Amino acid sequence: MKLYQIIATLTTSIAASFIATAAMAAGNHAGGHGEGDAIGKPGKASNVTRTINVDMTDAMRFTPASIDAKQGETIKFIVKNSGKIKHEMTLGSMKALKEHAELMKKHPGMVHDEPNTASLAPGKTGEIIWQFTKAGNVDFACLEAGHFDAGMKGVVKVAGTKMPAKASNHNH
Ligand SMILES: [Cu+2]
Repeated sequence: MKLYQIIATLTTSIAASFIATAAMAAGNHAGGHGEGDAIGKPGKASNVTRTINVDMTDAMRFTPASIDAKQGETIKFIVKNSGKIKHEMTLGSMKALKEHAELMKKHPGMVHDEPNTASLAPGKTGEIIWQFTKAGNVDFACLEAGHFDAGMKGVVKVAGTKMPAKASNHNH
C-alpha cells in the first residue's frame, strides 16, 4: 500500500493536517516551479480572515470560479469534490498551471500534497490556507489529466491595498 492510499483512508481532517505537515517538511512545491511568492505563500491557520467554500464537479467546473481577495489576506479554501472522479484545486500562475497540466498527462498518477493544492477523491473535502501577498490575479485549476483543457479553472483577483503615506505606519 502506497503512502497516498493510506492517507486516503484516513478521515479528511486527519489527512489534511498530515498532508500539511508532510508538505512543510518537503518544502514548497510552488517555489520549486520557480514562481517564488508571486502567487503568495502558504498561510497560517491563526491568520485566516475569511473562509471560502469551493465546489468541484465532473462538469469540469469550480464554483465559484472567480474569487475576490485583498492583498495580505489569508484565506481558507474549503474544497469539496462533489464529483464521481478525482479532482484537485491547485493555486498557481497560469503559466505554471499550464505546464503542470501538460506534465500530468504524462504522469496521470502523480499525487500532489503541496500547500497550494487540495487533491481530493470523490466525495472528499479538503482545505488550502493561502496568503495572497501580491496584487493581481492568482489562477487556480484542476490538474487531473484533461481537466484543465476542459475548462476546469478559475481566478482569485487580489486587489492591492494602498498604504496611507503616514510616517506612523512605518513599521520596520
Ligand atoms: Cu478535475
